[in-house]
Amino acid sequence: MPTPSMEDYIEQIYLLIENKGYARVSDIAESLSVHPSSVTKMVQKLDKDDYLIYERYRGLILTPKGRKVGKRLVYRHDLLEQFLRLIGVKEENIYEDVEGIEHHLSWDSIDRIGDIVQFLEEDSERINALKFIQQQNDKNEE
Ligand SMILES: [Mn+2]
Repeated sequence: MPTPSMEDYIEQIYLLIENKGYARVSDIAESLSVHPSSVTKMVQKLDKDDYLIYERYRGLILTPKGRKVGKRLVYRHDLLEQFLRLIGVKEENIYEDVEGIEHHLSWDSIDRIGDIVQFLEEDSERINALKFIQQQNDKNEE
């Protein structure tokens, strides 16, 4: 199992390759706000663990294992954003909150959150009922 830090790297590398077609050390450093030397170190570890293949002057590619994990991590991130948005979390809090929790939930919890997203999206009355409760709670706090 990758550590939270490894997960951050695999997730960002997967996104960079998906969006730009490639992931350079400098791109990864920028998207994670870390020093390029940290990226090189981690990329070597990810290579050793068979998530990617890194060649100093040719860049890196994800292995099938790295692609599979990357895809799952991006799905998890997107699902959690969708969930927080759906339950009414303010837009300005969503990204940071997801970054804070995504590595610390079991896949069991992720799947159950997937269920509740589906449950809420299937019938807009459910969202409306939730909004009604939120309005009542907001009133009580005033
Ligand atoms: Mn993330």
